[in-house]
Amino acid sequence: MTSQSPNKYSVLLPTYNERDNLPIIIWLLAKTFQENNLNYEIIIIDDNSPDGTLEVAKQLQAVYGEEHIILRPRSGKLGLGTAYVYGIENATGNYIIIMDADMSHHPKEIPNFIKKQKEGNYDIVTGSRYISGGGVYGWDLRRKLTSRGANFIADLMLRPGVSDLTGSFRLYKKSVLQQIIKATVSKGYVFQMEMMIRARQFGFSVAECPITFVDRVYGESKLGTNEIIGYLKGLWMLFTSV
Ligand SMILES: Nc1nc2c(ncn2[C@@H]2O[C@H](COP(=O)(O)OP(=O)(O)OP(=O)(O)O)[C@@H](O)[C@H]2O)c(=O)[nH]1
Ligand SMILES: [Mg+2]
Repeated sequence: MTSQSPNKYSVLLPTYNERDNLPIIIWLLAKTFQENNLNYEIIIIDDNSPDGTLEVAKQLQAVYGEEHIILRPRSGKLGLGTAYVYGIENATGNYIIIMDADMSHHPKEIPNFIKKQKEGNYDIVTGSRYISGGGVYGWDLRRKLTSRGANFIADLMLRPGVSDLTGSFRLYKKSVLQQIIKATVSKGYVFQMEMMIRARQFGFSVAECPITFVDRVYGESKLGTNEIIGYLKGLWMLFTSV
């Protein structure tokens, strides 16, 4: 007999046009949690994706069960920030894992996050592409330079003490995430970074875990000049206000 820990992990999976990625990510998540004998639920927050992601999610729910796959669809594309808030409201776990549904974040890293969290009873464990053991695959030079540049400028201006600020693959204690997200005002790419800045402000402990990030498997990327300008504006706002 194996005994299960009282901890429960709620994965928040916001989706917008991820019908091709969703079956693989759900399969890998379920496999990872089962193999490691962990309590889990996956909350899919789909914003009425035109590609019919929700229909796929419903089929997956039928396969994996309603206790493991929770559907919390919304009527339109309302953005990632509010998707997380909505997800937290619906989460029953005491730990929350935030990740992208496009296979850029691999579920196999989750047991490492959990192990790390337990080592120091950390409030947050954040996946980092920019510490030893981490990396990025499938990005062209422009995208790599943008990401590096974004982190470099943020580090210079805000000294957060975390090496990968714009990544979004993280494990949080639920109460900690609730407090941080309440205080976070940014939208767009700067949002993930502000969460880390707020965490430091509140004095939460943050550990880093190396991750390898691969470019999305299916679907289109949206990083353009507007996102970069939005990021720089948001950074300036934080720099002058925090
Ligand atoms: N519910 C919801 N999910 C979203 C929204 N925007 C993006 N997502 C999802 O959030 C995750 C991260 O978004 P991505 O589009 O992968 O953003 P990114 O990784 O910065 O950019 P690319 O992967 O290069 O396109 C993915 O799972 C998306 O499907 C939204 O407005 N609402
Ligand atoms: Mg992505």
